[in-house]
Amino acid sequence: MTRLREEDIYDVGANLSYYDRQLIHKVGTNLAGIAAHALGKTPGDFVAIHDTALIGVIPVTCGQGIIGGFSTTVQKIIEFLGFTAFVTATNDVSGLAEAVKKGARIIFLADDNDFVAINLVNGQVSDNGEATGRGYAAALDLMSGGVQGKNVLVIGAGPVGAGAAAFMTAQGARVLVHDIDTEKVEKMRQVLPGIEVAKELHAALTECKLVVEATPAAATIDKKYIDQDILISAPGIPLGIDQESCVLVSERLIHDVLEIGVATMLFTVLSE
Ligand code: 2YH
Repeated sequence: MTRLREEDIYDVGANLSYYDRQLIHKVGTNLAGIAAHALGKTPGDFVAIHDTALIGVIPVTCGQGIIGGFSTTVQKIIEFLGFTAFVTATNDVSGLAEAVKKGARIIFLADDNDFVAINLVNGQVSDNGEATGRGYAAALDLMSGGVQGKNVLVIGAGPVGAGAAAFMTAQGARVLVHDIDTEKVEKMRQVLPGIEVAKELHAALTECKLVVEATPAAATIDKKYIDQDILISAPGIPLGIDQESCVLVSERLIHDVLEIGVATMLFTVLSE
């Protein structure tokens, strides 16, 4: 699981409006639209609760400790979506108590293994991995004009890949999943029997022009597959294509470090 570095996130907050416009250009809707689509909803479904859902972000010191700017970046993404959020002045258990005392209805917190949003009122919990996969799959669905009946390749059978595969299967796509660890794909198939195991990545990339790259590895997609038809939704950090490919596919590439995942987590815990 990739741990974000301070330099990965330092400019996310300041660039949210720019990123939102890029998403509209590529996908046809913005961050809120993508996150809402991941839940089968529209951004309008969440507007009425903008003022009532106070959100607390709690820095967590255990393990490798606090990532400079992580909590404030999560706060800024939530505020960009129109909600009220604060970062607690204290950390860990004190931070949790502080968030509840200040009236938080939803909390966000992350350690080295998990990043979750919890709705303290309705008990909903959203995992960043699953939500990120679903959000990126929703973006690819919108960018492609709908995945129903189309071939989709999901590279990476971790929690992010599983979230993406589940969304794509529900949308009626033919979903192929590849992972260097084939046992992980077999395990995913027990939960999602509709998916197909793609043993050979190169054969799968020849067959599929809609790709979710959900691995923590760099350059998983060889440049020879980057043609004018390929659409890539890439939650994986680092990005799974090289810089040259990145330039070639930039108009048909979705990639960020936190934005789609956090937005989808928020809308997930706000959905009944
Ligand atoms: O980045 C991470 C983990 N790799 C989990 C990601 C799950 N997809 N955790 C963030 C740690 C944040 C830190 N504890 C803080 O600043 O509070």
